[in-house]
Amino acid sequence: MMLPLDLPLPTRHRDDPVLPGLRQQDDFITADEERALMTGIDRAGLTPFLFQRWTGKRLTKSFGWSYDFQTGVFAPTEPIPEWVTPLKARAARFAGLAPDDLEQLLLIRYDPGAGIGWHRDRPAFEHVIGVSLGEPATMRFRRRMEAGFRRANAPLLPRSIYHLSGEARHDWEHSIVPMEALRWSLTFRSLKLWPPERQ
Ligand SMILES: O=C(O)CCC(=O)C(=O)O
Repeated sequence: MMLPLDLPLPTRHRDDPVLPGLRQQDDFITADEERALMTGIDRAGLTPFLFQRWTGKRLTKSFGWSYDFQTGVFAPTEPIPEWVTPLKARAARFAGLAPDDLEQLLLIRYDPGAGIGWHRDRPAFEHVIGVSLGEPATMRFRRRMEAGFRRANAPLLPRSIYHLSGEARHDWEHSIVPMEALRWSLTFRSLKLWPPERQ
């Protein structure tokens, strides 16, 4: 299944970045494309996120490369599916990268009550580019300072895209507040380390 994602890129950028290294654009995909992507994610065989003995409320599936939070092993996994190829190309263009740079894809479905806790992405990855579908969400950012945290919030509207690099990617943690309705996301990542090591 290929999605009709080869339309010209819309031009509405958010002028005022919430943080250095965070770029966002609304209306990156159309409502029809959003629906087709939601269906693709729902059919992709997502499973509950496992972290040691804890089972998260969100469902996930990795392609290209996966990091196993149970064993700490970072390893190749099944290739990024073809139905995501056009979106991957546009996401890469948004981030100023080549499509082949985006070697990892993580699909997430957040059912009501699911969010994601404070974290920085694994050091094996460099650029992080996310497309949001469904319920609007807030991505929270925090950075430890000598006295407490600096904090910032970025709205993630459905059909928007964000790119985390530089300071926002490496110096700030992020999290997503649990939502009351369904949200889906596709996050593409480039690899930082080669050959990838146990992270
Ligand atoms: O759902 C999203 O847009 C963010 C996911 C995220 O923070 C992550 O996978 O590390």
